[in-house]
Amino acid sequence: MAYTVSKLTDYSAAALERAVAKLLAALESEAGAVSNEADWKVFRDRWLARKNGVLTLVNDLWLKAAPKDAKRDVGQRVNQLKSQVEETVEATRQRMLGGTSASKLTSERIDITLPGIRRPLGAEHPVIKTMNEIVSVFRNLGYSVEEGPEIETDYYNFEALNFPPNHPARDTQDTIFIAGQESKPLRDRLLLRTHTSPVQIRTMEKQRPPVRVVCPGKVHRNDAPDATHSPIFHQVEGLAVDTNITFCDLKGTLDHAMKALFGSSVKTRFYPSFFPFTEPSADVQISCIFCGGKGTRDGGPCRNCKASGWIELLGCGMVDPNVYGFVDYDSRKISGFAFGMGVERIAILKYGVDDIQLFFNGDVRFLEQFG
Ligand code: 2NL
Repeated sequence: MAYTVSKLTDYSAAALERAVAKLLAALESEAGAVSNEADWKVFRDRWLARKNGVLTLVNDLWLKAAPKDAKRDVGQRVNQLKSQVEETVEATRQRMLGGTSASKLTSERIDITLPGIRRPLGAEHPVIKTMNEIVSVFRNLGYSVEEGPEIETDYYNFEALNFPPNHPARDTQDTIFIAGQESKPLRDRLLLRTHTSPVQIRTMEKQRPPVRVVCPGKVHRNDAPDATHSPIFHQVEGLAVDTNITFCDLKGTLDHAMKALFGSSVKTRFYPSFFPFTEPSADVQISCIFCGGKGTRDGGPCRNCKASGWIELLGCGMVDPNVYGFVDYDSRKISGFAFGMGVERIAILKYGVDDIQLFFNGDVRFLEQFG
């Protein structure tokens, strides 16, 4: 039964106290039941409304109706009561705002049965993954790793590498030059490096033999993109310079590296070639990893090696003595070999990818397969 204010018949102090206690008990219990703002407004109006509010009724039924000699005491008690009711109404409002109320809990509650939000795990990019793998093969042989600028001078990219002045690679057909440098001497003109060899030149400038270094990184060529070309690709070049380094060391090192990258059953073959910066030079071929070197597969010619049983993978050679001249090494006392490989080409073979553009399009469905 809801509390109602009833007339006082007995105005003794004890009777007044009992009536007050009943009212306060009702106030506390109704305040405790308030659980949202709408509840609170109803509660406030029930107790404080000028018309028919509990305090107004107390005023009318207790105070105004009191006999003259009791008025003073009743008046005091009713005033006290007024403050107590106002305080409780305000405290109830504060409780609403304070956030411990049931309504707040309802609006902010967490439904633990909803599916979670999964943060997708990134995957190492297949090109970077392959590049790191190549680098680690050589690190395990004691090579150090060097990096250098992607914007280079003609000197470091070409001249110090024994490119003749009119070599076609120096043409804008093949190399991306920074514009507006016609007034500079050729050797100072800036370009996007076409290989990471400049890093090896810089390494030899600051370090005397013995040198064993690999240089991974991004390189640029003025090529139109297609399934096998990209104007931006990656390279790992390597260099070993010491006393008595021979072509035999080169063969043994690269044979080991190819076995480490493609499996111990691959064979290597060195085929005469030409680079301005090595003499002699060779292309390295590995036995075809698709047909096992047989040249035939599934009863027909192997398409990956054009039925030859061999796949061309990288270039190498003994460092041309002219190169040592640029870095102040004495070519009568030392010798060395160098090699360079395209990372995308190796990744394409390792993972059976048929289009180099897949590495650069950023399609997550392709990339997440390498996680
Ligand atoms: C290829 C061939 C090659 C080198 C890179 C080199 C570096 C210096 C001196 C001599 Cl500092 N040579 N690098 C040598 C032979 C081949 O790269 O086909 N790369 C993708």
